[in-house]
Order: sequence, then structure tokens, then C-alpha cells
Amino acid sequence: MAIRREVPGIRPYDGPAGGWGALRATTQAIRLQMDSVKAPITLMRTNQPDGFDCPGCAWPDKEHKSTFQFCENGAKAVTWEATSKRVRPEFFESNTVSSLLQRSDFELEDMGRLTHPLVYDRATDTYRAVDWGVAFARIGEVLRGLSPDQVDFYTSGRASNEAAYLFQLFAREYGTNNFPDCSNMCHEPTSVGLPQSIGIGKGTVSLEDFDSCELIIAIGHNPGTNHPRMMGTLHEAARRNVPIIVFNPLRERALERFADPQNWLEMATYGSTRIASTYYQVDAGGDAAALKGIMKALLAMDADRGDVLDRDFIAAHTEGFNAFAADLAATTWEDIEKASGLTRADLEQVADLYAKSNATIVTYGMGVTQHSKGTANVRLIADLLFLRGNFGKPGAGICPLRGHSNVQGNRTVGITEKPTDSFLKQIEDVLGFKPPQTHGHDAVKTMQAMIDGTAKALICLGGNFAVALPDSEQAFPAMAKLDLSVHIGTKLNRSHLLVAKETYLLPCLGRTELDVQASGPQSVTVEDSMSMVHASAGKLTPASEELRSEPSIVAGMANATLPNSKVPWLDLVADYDKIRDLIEKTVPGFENFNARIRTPGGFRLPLPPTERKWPTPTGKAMFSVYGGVKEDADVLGGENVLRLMTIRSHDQYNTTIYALDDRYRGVFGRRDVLFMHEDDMAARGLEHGDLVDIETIVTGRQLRLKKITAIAYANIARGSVAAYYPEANVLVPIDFIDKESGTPSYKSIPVRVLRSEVT
Ligand SMILES: Nc1nc2c(c(=O)[nH]1)N[C@H]1C(S)=C(S)[C@@H](COP(=O)(O)OP(=O)(O)OC[C@H]3O[C@@H](n4cnc5c(=O)[nH]c(N)nc54)[C@H](O)[C@@H]3O)O[C@H]1N2
Ligand SMILES: Nc1nc2c(c(=O)[nH]1)N[C@H]1C(S)=C(S)[C@@H](COP(=O)(O)OP(=O)(O)OC[C@H]3O[C@@H](n4cnc5c(=O)[nH]c(N)nc54)[C@H](O)[C@@H]3O)O[C@H]1N2
Ligand SMILES: [Mo]
Repeated sequence: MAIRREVPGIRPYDGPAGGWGALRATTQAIRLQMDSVKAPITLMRTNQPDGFDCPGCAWPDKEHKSTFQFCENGAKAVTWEATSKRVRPEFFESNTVSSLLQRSDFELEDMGRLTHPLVYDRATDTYRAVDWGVAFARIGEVLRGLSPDQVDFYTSGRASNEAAYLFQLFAREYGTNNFPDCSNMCHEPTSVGLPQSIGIGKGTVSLEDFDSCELIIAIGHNPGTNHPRMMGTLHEAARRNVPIIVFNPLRERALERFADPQNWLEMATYGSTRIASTYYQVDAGGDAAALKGIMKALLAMDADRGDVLDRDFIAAHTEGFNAFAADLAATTWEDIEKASGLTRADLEQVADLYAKSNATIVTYGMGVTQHSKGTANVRLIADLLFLRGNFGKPGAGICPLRGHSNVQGNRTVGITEKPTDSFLKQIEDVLGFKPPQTHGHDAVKTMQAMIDGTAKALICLGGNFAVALPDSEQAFPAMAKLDLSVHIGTKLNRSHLLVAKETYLLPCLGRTELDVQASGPQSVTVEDSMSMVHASAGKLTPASEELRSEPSIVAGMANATLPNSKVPWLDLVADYDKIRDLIEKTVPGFENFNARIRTPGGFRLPLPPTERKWPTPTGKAMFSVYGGVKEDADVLGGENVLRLMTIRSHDQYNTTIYALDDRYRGVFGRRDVLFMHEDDMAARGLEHGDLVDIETIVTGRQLRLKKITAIAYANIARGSVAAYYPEANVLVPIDFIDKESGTPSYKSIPVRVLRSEVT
């Protein structure tokens, strides 16, 4: 083989994930962001009974009272928020918004915490400090002059239940159900698909289930980076010899080998544990075909042996089996192999292992949901579990890996553009105003309305709306068409700089910080991926005395916008127990809310499928019919087409870039790369390190990302390529979505890769 040329910053990573590298990276994060004396104490308070919930991911902790659970990326999330760097009003005097727009996403957030409320001043093109009261009054004035359907209320899933509940109350009393939220770009297919299948839009397993499961199937998620505390759970399962079958076009190191930093023996001996028992490099977008193949094989085995399906479960608890089975019969192995990139023998082997397991958990993430048939994909996973009765028994169930640490809680307390009639009725009965009934905008619809110019104002409870959404070429200028944008945030990001006619930046306390209101120190609540609700209380001195809490900022805006409001905004904020009382009265499952969050570990919201109760319209668990094997037959195809997945590096939290390495994938100090299979490169006459342009195959427009370095990556399936989010969002057309859920198909964009023109 020819000697491969050296490409700067690209070095294969041979070690296991975790281990000493993770400890080193944590020390580095502390050194760059925090006062190193305070840091260890801060980190020790993460996920402790009287401490704060980790703002990293939504993976649960054992009863939330375990000893400190080490996690490199949790430490990065905490130190990033608890940084000693500040962006004060003086900073803006010498930095115009146009000049700040030239900085990278990494540089913007790395400047530190925002300290004062700010208003954009067009004459000088700068932000300047503004009084809180003045800001609220003006926001209220603008909102009162608009029609509520022209205003959108965005939530990023880090907000607490209390803040999110007030936010939805504010928008609904104002008069709209326009609730774009980060979940619309993330697990909406779970929220839309699972209720059709099992009656609720949430996972059904608990951490204890992992102790007794006999098989784990992990599809389309990368826990070594995104849910690192889950690695402890997988590590334990692997050591119990539980087979872990992975489906992922990329071979992710943490799913192959992991050294648990909590395991002293493994650390001392530089040992590691094999995680995946088998790793299938399915094609991007090929999971539906793979799942159908496994189920087709299972049905064939059952026809042969008769003891494979859980016939009692299917008969007593499900509907739709015959139509489902008929569709599998009509799907050919040839189509399955072609669409999945896997062989019939591979899939039969999975079916065989699945048939042997008495308790199976399927875990899944964005590799399943961010596709144009994301919802249908999720339903296929439920179908697979139905076939062997893997709901409502120990060690079994479905486990969507949620994104933001409280995205699930936000949904539970009413952040949804499609509220149920019963929730609206409760609001009306308890609060005494009539909330709007018409369904509102989700994230993509909001952006479309902004592009069309029909949306006039955007109020953001956290997040980085324009950057997280697809189609940056249309999304960025659309922000400027608004009359008003308001961002409640902790650090500066690009969406804050894409100013509207009027823009306010309202800096808030982070989760790590002490929140004192009229009645004393407050705690908030969050819900993790396994429906456990528990309290979180910040302890650090706030980054600035001017900061206000999210609930207080939302209440301040609401109070100034709605002069005849039925909601006692300022009373609610004086004591968050009162907000929780309202949640208890309007949202099912929160009986005795204030008492129950005072017990360490909190409580679990009801999950009827765990008792084999199915709150679907038929009262049964419902099989689905996918139809065919392709996710978007009419869009894709043709010569030379590759499927682009947009993925997260190890050093990033969504649009927040902590640093420029992606250690486990062997990328250091850069993000401008395209991961490609060597044969796909050769077929295009490309070599490792060549500059390429990536072009989306879309009619009528040219979407291109130029001068990206193609790297020959042995660990990617042929036909699939990968680039980093958010940079690659210029390649995602705004209307390239899963029609059922509205979620952008961020993980299978049809692209062509061409050598860049030399200029
Ligand atoms: N440190 C850190 N933690 C995070 C986040 C973060 O950015 N950084 N983000 C948070 C959020 S909001 C979320 S939603 C989660 C995201 O957590 P994940 O769901 O793990 O998200 P991604 O990194 O986008 O990638 C998912 C994986 O899917 C694979 N994949 C892509 N396409 C396909 C496909 O078609 N089929 C299959 N089988 N696999 C595919 C990719 O190779 C990758 O390994 O993590 C949360 N936690
Ligand atoms: N191409 C592509 N695009 C994607 C994805 C993908 O995989 N590929 N993933 C999608 C997914 S899963 C998601 S969830 C979205 C994420 O979309 P968002 O949730 O909108 O984005 P984040 O990057 O998490 O938001 C970061 C900002 O939140 C603010 N912030 C941080 N902490 C706090 C806090 O405590 N309070 C408040 N008020 N603000 C705070 C800071 O100002 C920071 O700049 O992106 C989506 N976009
Ligand atoms: Mo997410």
C-alpha cells in the first residue's frame, strides 16, 4: 500500500475510550476555565442529593445519591458554565456586532459569562447595558403591538421545569401555541412515534433494568461522548457478559473498548473492557432495513421452531400484528441487504441472539431519529421489542437517549406546539384564562415563517436557534427580518449577534449557581431520560450580581406584557414551591410535588407501559407497518450519491464548542474535515488530505460547503460520510424533514463530494 501523506491534526487513536486520557482532559478543562481551587469542590457537587443536576446530559444517576460519578464531558459542561471569564458591557464598547460575527462559535462562547442585560444599539452597531425594568417594559410594548401568532417562543432543553412551565404559561396567556423547541430537532420522532406504539412518548426502562437485562441493542448513539455516565452502565453489563450489539456506520471507540475511570484496577493496569460484542456498520439511513431484516428472520425462525415469538404477549397486548407480518413477508432480503449494507447472515445472527434473550433493552439516539423516516424508525424498534414481550418486565424495554439534561421535563410541563385538550382545559380551570386551541409552530415551521417574513418576534429561553437549525444560508438572514428577538442566555453565541430590528440579551443564572429569591434560596426540578424528577440547587456565587434566574426573567417579561394577567407572576417567583403547586394542579403525575422532591432521588413519573398498560386509542400496544426499506426513495438515489451524517465531536456540546479535538476519532485542533471510506475516496480519485467541496443534491438551489479536508477513515461504512455539526448545517435544506415529526434529517443528507477548485 502506498504511504499515506501526513495530514495536520489527523492521527489515529489506538487506546480505549475513557481511562487516563479522560482524566487528563478533565484537568485541562478546569485549567482553561476555572479557578483550580474551587473546581474540585464544584465538581463534587454535581449530581449529589443537595447539589445541582449535571447540565451535561439526561442520563440518570443511581437514586441521585451515589458517590461522585466521574465524567469528562460533565466536567466540561460544569467548568464551561462556572468559568471565571466574563463579558462585561465595556467589552462591547470596543467590539461591534459585525466584528463579533467574524469570530468562531468557539471564540464567542469562550469569552465567558454575560454579566448585564443588554440592548442592541443600531447607531453604533454595539450592545450596551440596559436596565432590567426598561428591557421588560419595551419587550412588553412590542409584543402587545403584535398578533400572538406572529410570535414564537423557543425553548432549549436545559431550562428547569419551573422556568419552562412559566414560559408556556406566558405564551399561552399571551395567546399562542408557537413553541419551537430543541426537541423538534432531536427526539420529536420519539415523542410522536412512541405514543402511537405504546401510548407514551418516553422511554420505559430504569437504571435497575440494566442490572438484569440479558441483551442490549444500541442503535445510532455515541455514549462515550454524549452520555458518558452511560458508559459506566454499559461497562458493568459487558463485564456481566451481556451481549451488546451495536448498529452504527461509524465505529465509535467508546462502543468498542472503554476503561472506566471509576474502576481503579482497570486504571492501574491500563486495562479496558470490550463493550460491543458485535459491531454492525449499517449504512446511514439503513436502520429500518436492518430492523426489518432482524424481524423477518425472527418470524422465519418462529415458523420453524414455534417458540421464538411471545405469542401470549402479542395476543393479549397488541394490535396490528397481521398487517405488520404481511409487510415483512413482502419485503425481500435483496432489498434489505441493499438498503442496510448488512448481509442476511448478519441480521439472522442478531435475530438468533435476540431469540435467546429473555430480557432485551434497545437504546437509541440521533442516528435513528434525525432521518426523514425518523418516526417510522422509532416505531420499528418498538415492534422488535413487542415480538418477544420486552415491555413491562424486569431488564427489558425501550431506552431513547435524550438530549439536553431537561428536554424531557420541558415537554412534560407543557412546552409543546400540539397541546392536548385536557392540558388546555386544566390550564383554563386552574388559571382562569382560555389558552389558544390552535396548534402552533415547531422549530422548522418557525424558521420557515421567519424566512417568509410572517413571524415578527422570537423569544428564546436559552439555546442557539439559528445555528442549531438547518439551512444556515436562509436561517441566518431570517433572524434579521424580525422586529424583535430576545435571548435569555449565559454566554454569547451567533444567534445573539444575528440581530433583529430590536434585540435584547438577558443574562441568566446557570444551574450551578445559587438562586436566592424573596423567600430564600431556591431549588428547581428536572426530569432525566428515565422519567425521574428530582431537585437541583445551585451553590456557586453567581457570575455577576446583575444576573437573574430564568423563572424570574420569564415572569418579568410576562408581567410587563400582560397588564390584566390572571397569573400572579411576581408571587410565583418569590417562592418556586408556588410554581410547583401550579404544575401539580395542571400536569398529571405530580401529586405532592413539593413533598416528593424533598426526598433524595426524587420520584418517578408514571409510565403505564411498564405495567403493560397502553394509553393508546385502542388500549393496546400497536404494531406499525413501515412499507419498503428506504427512508426517502424519492429524494435519494442516482450516481455518485453519498449520505452525509452531521455529528458531534468529543469536545462540543451542541453548538457550544469547548475545544477543537475529537480525540477518539483521531482529529486534533480542527473541525473542517469530512470522514470518508477509503474506497469512496478512491472512486472519486481523491487522496487522504485532499480539499473537497460537499454539495447537497437538492433541486433549485446550490448548497455547498467548500474546502473541507477529506480524510480516509477506515471506521466508516462505505457510502456514508460524516462532518461536524453545526458547520455542516449549510448543507441541510430547511424542508428536508421527517414529515411525521418535523425533525430535520440531519443524519442522511444526499451529497456529492467534489475536489475543490484551486483558487
Ligand atoms: N458532550 C456532549 N453531550 C451531549 C451533547 C453534546 O453535543 N455533547 N448533546 C446532547 C444532545 S442535545 C443530544 S440529542 C444527545 C446526542 O447524542 P447522540 O444520539 O449520541 O448524537 P450524535 O453525536 O449526533 O450521533 C449519534 C451517533 O449516531 C451515528 N449515526 C449517524 N447516522 C446514523 C444512522 O443512520 N444509523 C445509525 N445506526 N447510526 C447513525 C453516528 O455515527 C453517531 O455515533 O447528546 C446530548 N449530550
Ligand atoms: N446538523 C445538525 N444540527 C443539529 C443537530 C445535529 O445532530 N446535526 N442536533 C440537534 C439537536 S439534537 C439539538 S438538541 C439542537 C440544540 O439546539 P440548542 O439547544 O438551541 O443549542 P445549544 O447549543 O445547546 O445552546 C447553547 C446556548 O445555550 C445557552 N445556555 C447555556 N446554558 C444555559 C442556561 O443554563 N440557561 C440559558 N437560558 N441558556 C443557556 C448559551 O448561551 C449557549 O450559547 O441542535 C440540533 N441541530
Ligand atoms: Mo438534542
